[in-house]
Amino acid sequence: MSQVSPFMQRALDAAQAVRGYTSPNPWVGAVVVREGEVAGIGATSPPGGAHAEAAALASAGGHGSDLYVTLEPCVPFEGKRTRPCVEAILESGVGRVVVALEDPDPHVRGKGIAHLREAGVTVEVGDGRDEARDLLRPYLKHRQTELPYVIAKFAASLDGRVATASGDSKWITGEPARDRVHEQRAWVDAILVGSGTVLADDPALTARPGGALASRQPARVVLDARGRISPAARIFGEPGHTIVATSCDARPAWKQQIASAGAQIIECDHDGSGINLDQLFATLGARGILSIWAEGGGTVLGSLFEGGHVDEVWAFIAPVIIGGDGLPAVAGEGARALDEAWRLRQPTIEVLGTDVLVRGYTGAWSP
Ligand code: AOF
Ligand code: ZN
Repeated sequence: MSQVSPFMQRALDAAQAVRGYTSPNPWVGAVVVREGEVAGIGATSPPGGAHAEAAALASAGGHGSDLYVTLEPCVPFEGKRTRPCVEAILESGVGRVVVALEDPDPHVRGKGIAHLREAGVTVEVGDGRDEARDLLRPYLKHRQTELPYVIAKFAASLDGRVATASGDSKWITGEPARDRVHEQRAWVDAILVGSGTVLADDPALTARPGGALASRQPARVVLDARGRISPAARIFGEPGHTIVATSCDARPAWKQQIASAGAQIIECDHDGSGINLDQLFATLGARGILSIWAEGGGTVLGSLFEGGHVDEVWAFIAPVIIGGDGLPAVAGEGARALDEAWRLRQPTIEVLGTDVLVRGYTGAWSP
């Protein structure tokens, strides 16, 4: 990790507090410092609202101040919804700007820093770079590849099963682990599951951190190539959008019923037994979906791993053994040799009650 000054840490904390809520814009934090004291803090508002720098300067003014910001300030470009931050900064009289990370958005990409320097403002880059990068992984991947950032989640027994052979899965992990899942659901843009999960569990797939329905709900994306789920499934009645990804294998009458239930349909090509995921993710990325929290089941996670789509893994492991024909967390062909297996990069381990959470990064993309 990079060096982080205490002021940049405050800016990172402000950004973390609005993570996901600004999507498809990045979640950014800014701190105005005058005479060594914090004079104002701002974070990005939801799309169309104030950027972090503008919010921090509005509360503090800028004259004779330093501004700490977790992402390069933006510049004018066509289609922009808010006033460029470089203008707000120059007008405010801030003399020094400390930036954690360059903005990879093709509209900005270095222009913000250059613009401020040309106007005589001192700009330092790199304080808290690694932390800002980690926090913005979904945004960075999306702006670099136009694809969403995919997090694969499963809750498994010690022997890697997510349900008994008869499909019983409630509950493998305990309350603290399940609450962590709801915290994650609350900031991502979409939750992804297969039709098998909807048929087996009829889940709500809403974000309920601390037991209360979150004010912002992620979209629910169901993969259903053959048109198996019922238009009466719970997901269609919950707050937030539901998207059903399907193919020409599903009956037109079923598609109509699903659309009447309020869902958006994305038609994809086939890929073996399922949906062409490259196509689906390109479509979701084009719709401004930055992050996907993939909850399974095993067939879906298998396809995601095998297609190279998974960027991050959250594996909750409970002290229980299911054995026998219990359903695997990740199905599909699997790795033939260990050097083909998906080994996590930078793995971390956390204890949650009597469960453990193993996290890490996979896939070809890294920031
Ligand atoms: C910043 N500070 O807090 C954020 C930035 O349509 P607009 O006006 O909201 O601009 C969106 C772009 O601004 C977005 O694609 C990204 O490049 C940048 N986001 N920039 O200076 C912020 N959220
Ligand atoms: Zn801006």
